[in-house]
Amino acid sequence: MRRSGSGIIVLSAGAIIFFGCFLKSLSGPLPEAKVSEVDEPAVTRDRIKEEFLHAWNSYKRYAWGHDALKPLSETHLDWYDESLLMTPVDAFDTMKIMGLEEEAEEAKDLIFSRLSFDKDMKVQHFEVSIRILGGLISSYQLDGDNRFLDLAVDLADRMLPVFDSPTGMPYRFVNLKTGKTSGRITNPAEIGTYMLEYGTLSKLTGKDIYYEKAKRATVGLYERKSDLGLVGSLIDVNTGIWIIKDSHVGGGIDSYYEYLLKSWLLFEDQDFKNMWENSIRAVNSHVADESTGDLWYGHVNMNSGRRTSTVFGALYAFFPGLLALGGDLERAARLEDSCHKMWTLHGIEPEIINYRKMRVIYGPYQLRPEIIESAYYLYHYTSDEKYRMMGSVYFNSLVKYCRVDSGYAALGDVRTKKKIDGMESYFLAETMKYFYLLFSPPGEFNLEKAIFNTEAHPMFKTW
Ligand code: DMJ
Repeated sequence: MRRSGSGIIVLSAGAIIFFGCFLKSLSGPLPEAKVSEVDEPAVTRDRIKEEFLHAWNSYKRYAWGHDALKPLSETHLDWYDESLLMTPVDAFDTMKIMGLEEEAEEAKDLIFSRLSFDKDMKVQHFEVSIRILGGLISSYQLDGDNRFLDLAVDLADRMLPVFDSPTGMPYRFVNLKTGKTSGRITNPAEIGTYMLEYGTLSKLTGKDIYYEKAKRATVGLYERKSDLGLVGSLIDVNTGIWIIKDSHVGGGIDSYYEYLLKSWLLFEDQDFKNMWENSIRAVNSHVADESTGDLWYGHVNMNSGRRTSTVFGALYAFFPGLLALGGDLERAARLEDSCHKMWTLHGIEPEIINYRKMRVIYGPYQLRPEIIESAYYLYHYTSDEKYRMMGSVYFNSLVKYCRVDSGYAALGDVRTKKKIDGMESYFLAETMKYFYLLFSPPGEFNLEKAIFNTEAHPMFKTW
């Protein structure tokens, strides 16, 4: 063990623990992964900012004006026929939060000179809403330039036809020019993840239609929950009939629960409080699972509550943060410990594991943010340095396994660590932002005044 000049103890395993104010962390389970180094928070935060810049500069060099960077082939990717500037729109508020004013100006110039939604293009409402609409709204709130709001309103107006189904639950796709909709079979996340964006737009413009349409969609889904209070995985928005009755908190359902709580907190709308409280009670009663002393959330049938599988994964790892935001710190802390075990199984987090067998079911790591987001919320509410130590583990693995000369690359499989040619825009919107906030001085970013959308775009309550 060696002691550094800045009050740091270096453990033989390579991990370093701060002492003094960090002693509290010793009471909780320590991260198990070997960490090359854990610095003081301000130093780590600077490293995070540098790595953000490494990714952004690579985007600038190889993918400027396109949706996303392909970091291995050093080229770009567009989701549709024409770019919607996913990466710059997603990254802009992170730059503002990190104080990267020069980069923010460059992104802003690009957005205002090139971004237009007058395109004969069929887009996925959910992804465009959480990334672009959410990004534009928070950019407007952080920067104050009205052109962000004008773009957001134009986009929302073009996408509104999705809500015109017999049930009020939205179709999955919409053509931005013609308003033609398609995709009647959809999932809870793609039905109930619109209140923060559309609701905030109503508050900012005084036009109630956005709030009303998004709320009707969420209520339409909530009213179709089972007698146990659970939702399934796939539903037909024309008939309201469930197609797949598998219930869980992972991808496809995740942000439906997230937006119930956050809509209550942002808009103080009592209906969302009731929906959240009833839903979380049902999820904790039926979906939560104990396995060898650890808490997990697996899969059950929405009607019978019968356990259908014991899988969990990277997308599910937002749930500790949500539990913490909802005031349930005990479950939040236990679940984050479980998530940490999932991360350290192979030194970086796989997409899906079987938590009974602690075995990988599906191996990619797609640069996802959820476990870091949860560490951020838990640190915010507990001040327990354990969560920063976990964050250091995640950051060091990310740099070790995913950093390449031209950005950051996802992994095809965490067991082989083989890289694949993708850097999703949420890496700059969420992953790097939550890292940065986790290591920021408490109170510098006022979480009490902001609610993050599911893409980590903060919505500020100005009403
Ligand atoms: C993001 O686009 C959002 O967080 C979404 O809710 C889930 N998937 C990705 C990040 O993993």
